[in-house]
Amino acid sequence: MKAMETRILYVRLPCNPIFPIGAVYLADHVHKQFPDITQKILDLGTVPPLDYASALDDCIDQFKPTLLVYSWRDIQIYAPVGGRGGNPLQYTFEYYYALNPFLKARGALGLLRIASGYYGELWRNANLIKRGFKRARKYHPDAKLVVGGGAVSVFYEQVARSLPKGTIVSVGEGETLLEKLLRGEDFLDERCYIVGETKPRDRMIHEFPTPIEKAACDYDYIASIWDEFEYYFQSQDFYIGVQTKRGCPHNCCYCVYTVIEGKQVRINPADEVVKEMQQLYKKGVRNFWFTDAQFIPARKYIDDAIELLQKIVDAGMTDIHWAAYIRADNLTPKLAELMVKTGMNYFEIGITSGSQELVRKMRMGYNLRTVLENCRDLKAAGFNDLVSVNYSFNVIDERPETIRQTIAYHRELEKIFGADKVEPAIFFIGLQPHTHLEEYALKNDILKPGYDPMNVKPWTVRKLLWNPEPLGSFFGEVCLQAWQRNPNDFGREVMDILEERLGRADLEEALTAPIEKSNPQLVTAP
Ligand code: B12
Ligand code: SF4
Repeated sequence: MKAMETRILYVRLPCNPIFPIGAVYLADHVHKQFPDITQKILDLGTVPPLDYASALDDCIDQFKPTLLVYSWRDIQIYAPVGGRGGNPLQYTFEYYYALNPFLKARGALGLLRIASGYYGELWRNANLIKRGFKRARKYHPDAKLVVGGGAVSVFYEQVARSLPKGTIVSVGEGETLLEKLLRGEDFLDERCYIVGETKPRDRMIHEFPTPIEKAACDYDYIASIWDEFEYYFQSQDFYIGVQTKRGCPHNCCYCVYTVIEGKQVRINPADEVVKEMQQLYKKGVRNFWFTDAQFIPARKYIDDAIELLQKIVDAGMTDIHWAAYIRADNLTPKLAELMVKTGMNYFEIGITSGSQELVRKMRMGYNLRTVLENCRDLKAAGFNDLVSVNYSFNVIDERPETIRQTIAYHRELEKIFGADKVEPAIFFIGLQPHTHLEEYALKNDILKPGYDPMNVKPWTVRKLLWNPEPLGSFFGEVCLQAWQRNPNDFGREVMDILEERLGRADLEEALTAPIEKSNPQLVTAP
C-alpha cells in the first residue's frame, strides 16, 4: 500500500461513552510517522444506537477510506457490576442460588436478557465491521480492514469466526502493526493474523509487544480529524484517558492485562505526558484517568510517578482531578503527598483479599501490611476522597478463617479512611482466557480444552464466573441477602453479613501468611 494514497478511517465501535483513547493514539502515531496520510475518526460511542449504520455509511461515502481501522473496546458485559441491562452478578446469583422460585425465575429472565443483549452486541458489531468493509470496497476494491482494541486482544482467537476473510486481527497495542502495514512491510511478526489466511500463533498474546517511544498526543491534529471531539469535554463527568506507561510485571492469577500490555514496563517520558495533559487542560479538561494497567507497577517506578506528578504541579495544573489503578504497596510518604496535591480523588486498590495467605496464593505479590502503612501515609497527606477496594471472594483456597481475615483487614481500612470513604467493591472473578486461573481450570477439569470463553449462556456462565463450591452456595446466599437488605450499598452489606455470620479475625492474623515449604499456588483451590 503506498502511503501517499492512503485514507484511514478509525471506527470506534459502539461502547458506553468512554474516551476512545486507543483510536486517538493510533491516529496520532500514524500522523507522526506519515504526516501526509489523510485520516478520520468516527466514534460510534457518541452516536445513538438507531443511527450506527447510517452514521457509518455516511462517513464512508464521504471519506472513502482505503484502510478501515476498527477499534473494539469491550465485549464482556457480564462483569459483576451494574451495567447495560441490569446487574449481571445479581441475576446470575438469583438464578443459581435463590431458593425462592420467584427470584430464581427473575434471575433466569435477567440472565437471558443479558445474554441476548450480549449476543446482540456481538452480532451488531460484527455487522458494522462487515458493512463498513463492503461499503469501503465499493470505492476502493482493495481497501483493507484491521480490527483491534481491548476486546479483540482478549478474544482474538474467537472473533475471527464473525469477521470477513482478509481481516487483520490485532492483539495489544497497534502502532507498529499499522506502521509496518502502511510501509508495505511484512507485519505478520507483530501480534496479529489474517482471517482465512493465517492462524494465530500458539500463545501469541504472550509475545512481547514492540516497544515504541511515546510522544505527547497532538490534540489539535486529533480535533481536526474527529468531528465529535468536543463530546467528551461537555460534561465534567468524563475522565479523559492519558497513558503514562505500558506493561505490568506482576502475575496475578486472574489478570490478563499483564499479557495484553506485556510484563515489560515502558514509561512514557514525563514531559510528554505533561505536554499531552496541558493540551487537554487548555481545552477545559480537568478530570484525567491514567489508563495504565497499574499507575505504580512496582517500587522501582516510584521515582517515575514522583517525577510525573511533580511536573504536573510545576506546569500549574493545580485544579485537576485524576484517578487510576493503584498498587498501594508501592507508595512512599512523598509520593502520597504528591498524589493528594495533584488531585487524585479516586483510586482502586485491587487487593482481592484481606488475607495475606490468599494474596500470596493468587500470586499477587502484595504485602498487605505495607498497603496499610501506605494508606495511613495517604490519609496523613490529606487524602479525603473515595477509595474503592476490590475484593474477589472464593478465588483460591478461601475458608471461613480467611473470610474473617478479610473482614479484619477491611475494618482497618475503614479506621484509616473513614467507613463512608472506603467502598468495598465485591467482584467475583470473571475467568478470562490466557490467565493462570484459566490454566488451573483446564488442568482441574473445571473447563474442557477448546471451551468457548465468549459463550455466556446462562448455563455456561457458572464456570466463567468463578465461585466454586464448597463455598460457592454460601457466597451466593450472602449476596442474595445483601441485595435484599440493602441493594444500594451492596458491598458494605456483604461485609456486614459476613461479619455477622463468621466474625472477625485479629488483624495480625490477616497480615501473617503461614510459611509453606513450597508455595502450592493455585493447586489448593477448592
Ligand atoms: C483503564 C481501563 C479502564 C478504565 C477506563 C478509564 C478511562 N476514562 O479511560 C475504567 C476503570 C473506567 C474501565 C472500565 C471498564 N472496562 Co476497562 N480497562 C482499562 C485498561 C486497564 C486500559 C484501557 C486503556 O485505555 N488503555 C490505553 C489505550 C491507549 O489502549 P487501548 O484502548 O487498548 O488501545 C491500544 C490497543 O488496544 C490497540 N488498539 C485499539 N484499537 C485498535 C484497533 C486496531 C485496528 C489495532 C491494530 C489496534 C488497536 O492500540 C491502541 C494503542 O496502543 C484495559 C486493560 C488493558 N490493560 O488494556 C481494561 C479493559 C479495556 N476494560 C475492560 C472492560 C470489560 C471494562 C468494563 C466494561 C468493565 C465493566 N464491566 O464494568 C468497564 C466499562 C467501560 C465502558 N466502556 O463503559 C476489558 C475489555 C475487554 C473485555 N473483557 O471485554 C479490558 C481489556 C480489561 C479486561 N479485563 O479484559 N476500564
Ligand atoms: S491485577 Fe494489576 S498488578 Fe496484577 S497483573 Fe493485573 S494489572 Fe498487574
